[in-house]
Amino acid sequence: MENLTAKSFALRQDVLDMIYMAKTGHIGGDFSVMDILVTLYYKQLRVDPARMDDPDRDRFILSKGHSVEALYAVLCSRGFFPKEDLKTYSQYQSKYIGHPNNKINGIEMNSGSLGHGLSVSVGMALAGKMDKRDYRVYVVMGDGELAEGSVWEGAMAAGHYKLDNLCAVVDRNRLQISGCTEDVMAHDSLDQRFGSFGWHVTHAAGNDIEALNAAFEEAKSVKGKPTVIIADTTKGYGVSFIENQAAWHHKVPTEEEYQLATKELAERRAANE
Ligand SMILES: Cc1ncc(C[n+]2csc(CCOP(=O)(O)OP(=O)(O)O)c2C)c(N)n1
Ligand SMILES: [Mg+2]
Repeated sequence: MENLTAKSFALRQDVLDMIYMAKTGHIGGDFSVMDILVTLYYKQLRVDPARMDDPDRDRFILSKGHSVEALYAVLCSRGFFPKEDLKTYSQYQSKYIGHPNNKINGIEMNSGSLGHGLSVSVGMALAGKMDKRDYRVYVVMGDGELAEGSVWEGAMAAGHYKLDNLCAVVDRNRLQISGCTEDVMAHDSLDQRFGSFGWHVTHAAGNDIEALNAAFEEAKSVKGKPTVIIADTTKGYGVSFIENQAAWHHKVPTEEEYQLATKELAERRAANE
């Protein structure tokens, strides 16, 4: 677990490099969701980069698709594609564009238009039940994303079909593009909302790999209902001046900020090695 924490800081550096080079990206949400992705790809998901056509593979959907840089960094580190590919991020004619697309090995669904991942994951989970396969389906949503009405149609269907092979994670960093979620669209009754649609609701410290892993284990033990993990994260986690600032949703670092962030990430990484 210690080494995975160090790894997640190293992967944040890959994200920083991508965004600094391409001069575009969503650093706040990337740093927020990184520990969730590392826990999934290093501890939970049964996926083999060489066998993404395996009908029994677990499915993962990054519904908050703007955090694709974090997904690219994690997929690359797990061997889904070579490291040189990261250098092409957001360059002309590269398939590594600013939102997930399923031409890339490891990516199941095109996302980025918020509010669709949960409904698609419900379809995948339902198909798994109908085909009597034991794969699990994981979907990560942003908390701002929960303002989309389609999320709640998906939540209703998941509860109705008792999809215990489905686990949703809410990256609960309390910020969205333009400010605090509680000002834009309040979500403090999330437990009751998901609960009323027949979900098992649990909470985890969302930048703590051990806590996240325990929550995923809990989800696997729940029968007859889907699970949602409300992951309490910090947007921009890992770099002090990026943390908790709505402006860093998609701000690009200056050279000075890039150097400072690189130094902080190296320190955080070393402290966990
Ligand atoms: C349907 C749709 N509306 C608007 C946007 C523009 N947009 C991109 S990110 C974002 C904010 C998302 O906030 P949140 O889900 O909390 O993500 P995070 O804080 O994890 O970055 C918005 C509104 C979009 N991608 N899709
Ligand atoms: Mg958010």
